[in-house]
Amino acid sequence: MIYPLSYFWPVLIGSTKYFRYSISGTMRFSTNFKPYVLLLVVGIFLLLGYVYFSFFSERLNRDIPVDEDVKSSSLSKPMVRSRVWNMVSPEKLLYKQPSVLVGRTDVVTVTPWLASIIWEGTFDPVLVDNIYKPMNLTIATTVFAVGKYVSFLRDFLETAEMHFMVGFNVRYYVFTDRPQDVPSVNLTQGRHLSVIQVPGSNRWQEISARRMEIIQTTIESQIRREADYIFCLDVDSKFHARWGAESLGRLVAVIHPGYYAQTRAKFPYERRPASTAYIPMDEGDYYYGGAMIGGFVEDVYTLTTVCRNQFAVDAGNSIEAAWQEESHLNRYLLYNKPSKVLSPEYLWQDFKAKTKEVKVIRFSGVIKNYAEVRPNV
Ligand code: UD2
Repeated sequence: MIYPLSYFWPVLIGSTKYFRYSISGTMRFSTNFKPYVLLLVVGIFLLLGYVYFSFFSERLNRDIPVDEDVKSSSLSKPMVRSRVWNMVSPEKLLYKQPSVLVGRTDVVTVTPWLASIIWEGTFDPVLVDNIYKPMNLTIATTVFAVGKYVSFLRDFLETAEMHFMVGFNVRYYVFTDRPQDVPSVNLTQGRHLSVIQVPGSNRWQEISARRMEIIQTTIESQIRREADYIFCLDVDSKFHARWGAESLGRLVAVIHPGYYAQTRAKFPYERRPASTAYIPMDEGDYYYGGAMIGGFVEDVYTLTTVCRNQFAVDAGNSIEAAWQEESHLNRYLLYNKPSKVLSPEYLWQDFKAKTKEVKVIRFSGVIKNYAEVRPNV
């Protein structure tokens, strides 16, 4: 029960009266009552503090909805670099006037929860760069090159140097079981590469899925101190055009190029209720590609922790989701909506012919001979 402050006023007023008596020298009166009065006043303040604290903490818990997946993972976000970023545009910068009437009409550029979907023609690269570059951001970029996939690294890194976050501080984290085979690539100023040794495996499914766990632990051990944003990318890919600060956001996902024109019933989500990656047939927004996740370091940390835990629960029940971590990622993003969505321009596949709505292919998976590069087929 919560009592208004006024309920206690008579008592408070009474207690000040006792004090007044004691100050004015009514010795007998104050000697008898002062300890009790003090105890009473302290007691009232403690009670008030308790009542108000429990009231407000209850309010706070009610106001911030916590997703069940996140709650059950009992996470605390890691301490990350502090950030105070405002969208400051330099004075006298000349760029095309934005219109509220004219723009892309052939594609949808906003999700139903009002996150932007980034397509060529929806942003001004000059303006975006002028806003983000003065922030002096560092972008972590993780890439796994385990087993024979190390052969994809050179093209990945060389094309990234040409097109990926050009003009920003970039820290590549290359995870491999073959550090001696990591090619030496010339990095431009502000860009840095670390090689982190990870175990190999004789199952590609395990290599692909274990990425979540390794990214999570590396964020904990070093990335949280070294970067502001993080992108986690597939290595068997090349950059072909600008991938810049327009892609930055709290939680960033990419629409898979194979399914953007499909109905949700055709998405290859995990459909078995026994898996923690399960998505019912009548749910789903988009099918997101597992080849890219990104965002604030702490948001990607939460995502990787949840997916890793769900993966472990499945393993304990002897079930592996249809598309390993991609299935867990899709389940996570269905209930934890991304704040920015990248169009398939940011994740194409070389074997796919360009479609008319994709004006620019920025990043694309190379054609590979699975039997040749994977440890198992
Ligand atoms: C899809 C996804 C991929 C992942 C996988 C599900 C896209 C375009 N690709 O690609 O992200 O979700 O399905 O398992 O969305 N790797 C190694 N060594 C190996 C095997 C894999 O380093 O022996 C790493 C490497 O970084 C590779 C990534 O894991 O890029 C994904 O493996 P993949 O490219 O073989 O998976 P794929 O093409 O089926």
